[in-house]
Amino acid sequence: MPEQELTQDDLQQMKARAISQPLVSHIYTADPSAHVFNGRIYIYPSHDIEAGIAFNDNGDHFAMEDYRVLSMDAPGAETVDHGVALHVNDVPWAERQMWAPDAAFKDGKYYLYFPAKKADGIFQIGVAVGDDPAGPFVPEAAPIEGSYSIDPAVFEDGGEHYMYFGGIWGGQLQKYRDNVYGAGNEEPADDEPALQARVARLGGDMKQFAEAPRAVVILDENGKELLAGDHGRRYFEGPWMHKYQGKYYFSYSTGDTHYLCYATGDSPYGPFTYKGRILSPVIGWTTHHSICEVEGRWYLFYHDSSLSDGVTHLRSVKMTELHYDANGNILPISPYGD
Ligand code: FUB
Repeated sequence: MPEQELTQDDLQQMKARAISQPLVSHIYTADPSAHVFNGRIYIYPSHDIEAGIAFNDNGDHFAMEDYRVLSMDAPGAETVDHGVALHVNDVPWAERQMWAPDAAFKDGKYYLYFPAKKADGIFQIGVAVGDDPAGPFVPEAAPIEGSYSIDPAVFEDGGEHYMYFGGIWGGQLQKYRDNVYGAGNEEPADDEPALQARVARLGGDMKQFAEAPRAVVILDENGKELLAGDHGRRYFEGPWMHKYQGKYYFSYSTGDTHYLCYATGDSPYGPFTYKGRILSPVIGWTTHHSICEVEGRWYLFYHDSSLSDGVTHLRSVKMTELHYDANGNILPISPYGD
């Protein structure tokens, strides 16, 4: 994940045109997963730090160590930082790189889901449990059995919870076929079907998969799977699911082409048909989001590296309203108003 090449001039002009500002500026935050719990907006972001690690395509410079929960009464209201909710030192199985988290609620308990690397350098996904949406959260002793890769996003539908996850390159998804790790596995050739995100229904205790993860298939307008070479549309990382007017909207980042895109379907498992772009590229290499309804209006939570003047691993969480047309298409957003 190399630095984005922008001149200082480009950067300052983009910052001046930005459609929204960082929700907090005393720390760097990224990968926002937003939910309304008890009538308040809670945001579960990564907490970016400068760890002095050189940039590489594995994303080793994203060396985050803890999670802090943000919240606000309403869009536009002051954002509260609730402090450290979970630290890597308190997670028995995790060694480093606390990447994009998400949270869910069930039966009076809040569950924080997070990816981290174990000592062997392999990512898995863990869960920590708390009594308050702002934490603190107590981690389980081991990662979720059968979990792998990064970027968990948990979606509730009809009383069931589904976890979407997976990211290629640094997120290691390309190493898995049929849920099995193979050190020699790499991305498919350009004319082969693209790698897909994964989805698994969670068990009743919210701490395990109730089934083996399945592939989240994205089809093109002709009903054919998106191809690995279709970098402008294929899945890369950062999955999210929301439901709008009875349809399931699966949204994600295209990674090296830096778009947030979406596809729709009739079931949380898909298949999904590619629909279009949600957000054009932001300042910084990564783009990552969530979509959340707040009192009948919809909001896109995203990040960029504007506050750090383009440092890719020092990002800031932002939000802006999201709109649909009469046919349920999401109206694309330009983060810098161009
Ligand atoms: O924050 C680290 C990684 O960058 C996330 O897991 C990806 O989605 C990307 O935003």
